[in-house]
Amino acid sequence: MKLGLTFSALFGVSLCLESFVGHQVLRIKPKNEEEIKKLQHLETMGHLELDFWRNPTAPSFPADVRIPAKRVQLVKAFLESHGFEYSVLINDLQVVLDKEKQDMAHSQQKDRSTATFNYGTYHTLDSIYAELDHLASAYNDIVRKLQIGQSYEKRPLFVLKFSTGGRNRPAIWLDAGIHSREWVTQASAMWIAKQIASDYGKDPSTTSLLNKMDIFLLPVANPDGYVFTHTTNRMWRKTRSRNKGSLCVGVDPNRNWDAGFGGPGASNNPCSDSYHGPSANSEVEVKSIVDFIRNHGNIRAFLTLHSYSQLLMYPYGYKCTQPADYAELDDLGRAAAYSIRSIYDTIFRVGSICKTIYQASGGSIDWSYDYGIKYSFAFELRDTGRFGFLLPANQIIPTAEETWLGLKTIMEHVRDNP
Ligand code: BPX
Ligand code: ZN
Repeated sequence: MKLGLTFSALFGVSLCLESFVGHQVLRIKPKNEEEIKKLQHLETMGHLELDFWRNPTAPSFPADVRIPAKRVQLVKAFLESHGFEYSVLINDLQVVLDKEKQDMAHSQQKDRSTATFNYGTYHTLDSIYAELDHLASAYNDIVRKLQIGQSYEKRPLFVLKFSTGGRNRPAIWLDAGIHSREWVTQASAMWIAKQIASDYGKDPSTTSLLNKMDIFLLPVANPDGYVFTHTTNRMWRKTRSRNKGSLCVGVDPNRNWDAGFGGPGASNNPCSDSYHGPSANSEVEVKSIVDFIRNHGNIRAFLTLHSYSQLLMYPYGYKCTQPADYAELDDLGRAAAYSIRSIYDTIFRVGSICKTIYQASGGSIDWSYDYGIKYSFAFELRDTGRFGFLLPANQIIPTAEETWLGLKTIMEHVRDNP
């Protein structure tokens, strides 16, 4: 197992699924700037193999960190001797992963009899891609499937285009799954695709939107990473490109955009989960979106789905100054958060990337905003850390429902402010 794990981590061969037995996820609440500094220092110590699910930023915003079984004692002893306040979010990560796998297998078995896509469970890439074809044929009057490029490992990058006619109408961009482990985002994007298609001609808001604008939806922005989370390592975040001069694989595709590239909040270490890559747009998954947006020429909103933390963010991340459209973006963000809250009382915090989480350079919405797309927002969906990236499948549809309400609030504003 250990050999298979190391081998696959280095060479990307899916020999076996990486085990997370005994891995714990701790929530650490820094009390002051000094403790934040200490945590950030801990993060740079590669040998500890810490995986910060949520980075330490402010005393009000705790850090969540996954610790390999063999380091749990050491890290806890360190935290206690330095007076840190922490709690255990997940006691044994493998238990949660086994449950997730069991849920998937169970619903696959059920679905085989009905031959329909179950929107309330997690799916493999093949199953998602098959459903894209199904949607495009079932709603062929308004839905088309486009390929905007291919991934590093040559998987197609598929976009659904929702359009009711007109040439080169103003359009909205929406992507999900740029970070592969954020599974509720790809799943929510699929539910939203079905919702848009089936609501046209029925729901007045969606109908009036599609009578004026097109929507482009990329449900799996990082297909190589997504496949890897199924076959080998559920916690994989980055692309799967090979790095020159390093045995570590992958680039953080949300640090690879041409916006403050290589600045604060990105790593120049290929082994880091926030490695920015050798140059802006080095990742073909990022370059394909950039080319598509540039060629289209009439994209009015750029929306991207991440998880977790329940945040709705606008630029900037590469710097901590407010964007020129701060007042409008903040008002609109608050209105969207209000819509999100209306259905299940899920609370989203609203603000710029830098002010709500941390400085992060090379992010997609900073690029889109500076490119001239005023309505650029990043959503961080459920939850706030109880399950983190391993959100139980029975929360997929509620998450997608509330997210769609928030998205619609933004899309209606874009429609009404041409
Ligand atoms: C989201 C948009 C723009 C800049 C930063 C973010 C936060 C996002 C990230 O670090 O890229 C956090 C996350 O969704 O990846 C969750 N995580 O830390 O794994
Ligand atoms: Zn993310």
